[in-house]
Amino acid sequence: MKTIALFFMLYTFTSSVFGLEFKNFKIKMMPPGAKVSLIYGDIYNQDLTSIHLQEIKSSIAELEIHEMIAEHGQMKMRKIPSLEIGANKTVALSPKGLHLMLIGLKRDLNLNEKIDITFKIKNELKTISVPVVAID
Ligand SMILES: [Cu+2]
Repeated sequence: MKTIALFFMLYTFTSSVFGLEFKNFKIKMMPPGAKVSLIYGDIYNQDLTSIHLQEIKSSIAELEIHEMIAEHGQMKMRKIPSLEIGANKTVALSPKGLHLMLIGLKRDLNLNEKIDITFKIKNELKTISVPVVAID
């Protein structure tokens, strides 16, 4: 009986909403009139398989996944179609590397307000509330 209970417990855990953990997420505060901003944070995949993030949405702007690449000695950012997070791996979104980009802001951001960001993974939706903070 104990074995069966344990089995169902494990099953429930592994089928929980994609097994992704979103940590330290923040949106960069921008001056009035800015049309873009950046989102940083860590995504931990506690699943046994890798996960591809593709569709990410917010009501305030379009969202793109960007990477930084060196081109003619200069760092440039480039849109990528999806973000792979390997099994039991953390992907860091940071100013020097991968990040999410808010494109075409519909209004000015307010310091400390929280904005919902929704990730669609494997046909399930996960929404996190991300604060707007001052970042150099
Ligand atoms: Cu970018």
